[in-house]
Amino acid sequence: MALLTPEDLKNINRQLQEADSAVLRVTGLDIKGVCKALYGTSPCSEKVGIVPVTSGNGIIGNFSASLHAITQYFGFDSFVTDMPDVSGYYEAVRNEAEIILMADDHTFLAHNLNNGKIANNQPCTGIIYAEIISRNLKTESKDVLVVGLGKVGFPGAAHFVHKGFRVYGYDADKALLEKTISNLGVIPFDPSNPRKFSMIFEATPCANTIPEAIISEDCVISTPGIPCAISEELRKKYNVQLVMEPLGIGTASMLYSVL
Ligand code: NAD
Ligand code: 2YH
Repeated sequence: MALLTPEDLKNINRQLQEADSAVLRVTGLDIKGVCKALYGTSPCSEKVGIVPVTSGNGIIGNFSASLHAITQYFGFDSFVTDMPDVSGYYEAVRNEAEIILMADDHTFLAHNLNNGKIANNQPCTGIIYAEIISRNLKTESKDVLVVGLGKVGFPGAAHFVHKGFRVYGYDADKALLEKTISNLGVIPFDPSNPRKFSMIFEATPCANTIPEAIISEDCVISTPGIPCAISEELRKKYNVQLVMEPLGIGTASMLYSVL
């Protein structure tokens, strides 16, 4: 299980603005526009209570502050509770939070107390990063490669299948790859027999998972995976359009999904 670090979340506003520009270049919509198109919802300054959680590995520096910045960026009226854990939850509800955001080491959730809807960060992240690439204006191709078929990658792959893409999948874990082939009908990708893709979705916790042999010129790579899946050198060489951001795009997807 990969945990965020304070370093990943440095300058979150700048990271979010850069990601928004990249999403706009790839899709013609900004992140808000993609979320609205995906879920058919828009925020109306809902009050979001962000509750720090100390269990397991404890508080991650910059995590709650980043959620505060992200929620404000997307038009929510948010606050971070003074107290963590159960006391923080109580404080959030007493201060009239309509949506609760909180995360332990395994689950990051958004819970709308008005309508009962609840969202988990991993599938919401997979779905929004897949939606972004599915809206790629640059190619008519319906072929997409998904690298990493875990808790983020599998829902992403399922979203592509649902949208009618021809989905190729690869995971270092053979059992997981087999499960995805039989459950979703994805086509297994063999890295020892590579071909080029113009759209790649990556969701692994490893660096350099996208080798040169599979990248076509102007390729769009949509990757929530941390660290980055592609080297700076390859990115420049193939003029790769990279959509990558550590927390905000997935959080926006969660929030829009519970409105
Ligand atoms: P996971 O452990 O459930 O899945 C990761 C998968 O990647 C595993 O199935 C693993 O076998 C596979 N993998 C590892 N190395 C590989 C390689 N070299 N080639 C192919 N497959 C490989 O993890 P997850 O919850 O799906 O998260 C994936 C990544 O996304 C993590 O880095 C996580 O921190 C990140 N994440 C980012 C955001 C965001 O908002 N940017 C949100 C959630 C998760
Ligand atoms: O980063 C995480 C886990 N990987 C779960 C999220 C799924 N992508 N959790 C954040 C923990 C935050 C901490 N408890 C805090 O500061 O409140």
